[in-house]
Amino acid sequence: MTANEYIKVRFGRHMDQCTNEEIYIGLLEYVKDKAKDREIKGGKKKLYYISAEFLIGKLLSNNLINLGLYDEVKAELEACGKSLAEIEEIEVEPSLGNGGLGRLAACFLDSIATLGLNGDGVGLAYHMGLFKQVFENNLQNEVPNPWMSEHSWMTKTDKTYKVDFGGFNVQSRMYDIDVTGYDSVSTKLHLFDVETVDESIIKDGINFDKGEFTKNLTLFLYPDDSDDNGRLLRVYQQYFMVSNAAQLILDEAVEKGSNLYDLADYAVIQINDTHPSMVIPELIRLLQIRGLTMDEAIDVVSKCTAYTNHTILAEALEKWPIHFMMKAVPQLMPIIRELHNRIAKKVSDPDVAIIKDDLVHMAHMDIHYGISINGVAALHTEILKETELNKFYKLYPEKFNNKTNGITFRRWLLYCNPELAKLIEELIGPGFKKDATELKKLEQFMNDDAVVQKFLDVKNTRKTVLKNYLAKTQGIEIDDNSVYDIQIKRLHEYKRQQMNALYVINKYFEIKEGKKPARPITVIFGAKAAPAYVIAKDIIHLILCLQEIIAKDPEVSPYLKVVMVENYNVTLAEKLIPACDIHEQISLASKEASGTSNMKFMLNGAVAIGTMDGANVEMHDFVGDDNIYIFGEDSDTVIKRYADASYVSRDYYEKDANLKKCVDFIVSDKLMEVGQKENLERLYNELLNKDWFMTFPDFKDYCETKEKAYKEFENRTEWGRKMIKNIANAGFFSSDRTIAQYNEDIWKL
Ligand code: 26Y
Repeated sequence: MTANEYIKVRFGRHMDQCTNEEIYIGLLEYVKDKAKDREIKGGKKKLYYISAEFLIGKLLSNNLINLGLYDEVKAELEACGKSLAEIEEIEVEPSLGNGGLGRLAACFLDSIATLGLNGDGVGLAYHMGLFKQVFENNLQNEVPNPWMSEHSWMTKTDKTYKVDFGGFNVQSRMYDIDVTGYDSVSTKLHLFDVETVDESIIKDGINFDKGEFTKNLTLFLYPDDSDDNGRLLRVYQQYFMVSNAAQLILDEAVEKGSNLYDLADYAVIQINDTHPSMVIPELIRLLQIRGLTMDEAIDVVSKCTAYTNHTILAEALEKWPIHFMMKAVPQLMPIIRELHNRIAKKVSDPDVAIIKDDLVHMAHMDIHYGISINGVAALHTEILKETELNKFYKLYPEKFNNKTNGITFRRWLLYCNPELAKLIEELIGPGFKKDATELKKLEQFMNDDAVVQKFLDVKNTRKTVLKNYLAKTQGIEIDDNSVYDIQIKRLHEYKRQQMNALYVINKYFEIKEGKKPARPITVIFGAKAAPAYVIAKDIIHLILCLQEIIAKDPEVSPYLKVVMVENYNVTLAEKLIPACDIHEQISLASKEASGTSNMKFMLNGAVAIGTMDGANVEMHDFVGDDNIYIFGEDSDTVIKRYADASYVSRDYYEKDANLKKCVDFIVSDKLMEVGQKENLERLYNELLNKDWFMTFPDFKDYCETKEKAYKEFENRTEWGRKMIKNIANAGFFSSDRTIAQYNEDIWKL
């Protein structure tokens, strides 16, 4: 049955007689039907990828591509004067994640299904997801972001579980989203919700009563954790997630014939950062209820879980106070104490203890009682082994392994950049769609100027698409003849958007002084700041103020434009990435575990300016010095600087007149005209007195490297070769490769 026939049966009318909403609903149901036909016939062992975030993005086109229906449906729509793009506008993007970790989980699900692996995702059905970002008076504001509706990708199941908390319990319900593999099987993302959630308790932005757990449990993703109530709510959320997961895992294993002693033959659990770590004691608890002794239960569970670390920042390694745990999940504490005591008996070093200073160290539990610990890029894993987790590495060297992140090429090439996909197919055939390493074949065209021109043409097409999109959706005008320089990621000081902003100031002064760039520059930012992260919000404020000042300055605006897109999300990324010329990967070396937008940009023929951090290091290995702009201090230098506490930002400020001028501009009269004194002064003082992420030492090198990149951009053919080199070497960064490695080394499905 074609989509059109399906819609005719569903609405009693031909597609061209239906509203766009009806067509959307029809296509949604049509796709669900088709996905059902492909449901994987499960093997014995199954992977459960538990994650607090799944940043899945819109699903309609993605599913149509993966099911092989895209061209057909597109043609059917066009035949009745409709476009898939306009139908897609009806779909609301669920914002079930913050950034990298959540988007990675979504790419992984796509690859798991594509490789035909028996694996499902398990997470939470947050009603509002992450907040929606709105700008007012050059400041970020947060408003709720509802996405659930009667017609959505979630299908209500009849699975419900009871989840016990200290003093009360709730009943959960499981909702399923089909995960369609590319030309392959389909698997599931299971999202749990509580029936008693009450959206009406939200008032005034994203504020709500954090104490009313039965009403707020799945209302938002990571509510504000600046206070104890918010942090406590996270414990409730996490336990709700893992208790449901654990009950599901045991049910499914038993159904397939497990006697529970052999659980490891039926289930392997990937713990995505420490947010799902309580699954370990919860499984032990449930196994005891089902008749196993503590010894037996611990033994069984120790063979089932594997932990991925996504961050080196110590403050992100979760440690929950015992009194939180006693309040929220008292039933787990005796088990956690037992797990602690067993380790304490064997290893006396308190640094590897599970309980220390009345805090439960979630990662320590994962490491002691799991089969695997992995970092997400080569450098990151080395840093974990050598510094952050060194004591654990010495205890369990065999458990540590690297799995460099990857991205799904279906969404990040075939869907978001069809023009480029088509050109690649013309040149090397369709094989790259299933085997990304085939992209390497593109290198043979690097010296063929006619082909190089085609890549430049595709880029120009995509730059115009972005221009039109921003004009239509955000009311922003950009010049598609300018160079697009883009930094999109969560706002965090270690990612150093503030350094990019200082560069903008530097350029502003240069233009004022008569030194005009060869070509106009458009600097685009996209970033949400955590609602309680004060300095991050100040950085957004600075960028928005710069945007306003520069736009209003007729001397500067023909040459420089700053754009901060509002409410950066997956949908916007899909438009920004194909259009990008230069992408910013400028984190302080050693701080960005991997990065994944770097891979998406590379695949779409953008050239990076970056530090030797995260996966940038591996990208550099592939493309060499000429095809990526590396600058800044390396991770060894940075780690040493922290160790001997030798960094004094003011010294750099005093010594470098140009840097001083740029930093001082933050609190200049010019900025005060459009900005808030309090915010700008706070940011200025932070940089001058702390600059914890060391932007000043890298600033000069950063500016010089950017000048070099802009200069080389003007040699269009040479630049085109750089683009091809990057695309040709992006194959390694396919999440199909990453998932194949997880399976081979850890899951063994
Ligand atoms: C619990 C709370 C403190 C918390 C909330 C969200 C802690 C961490 C996170 C999210 C972390 C995250 O997104 N990490 C990113 O993971 C990506 C995928 O591995 C990496 O590419 C990226 O470098 C890393 O910052």
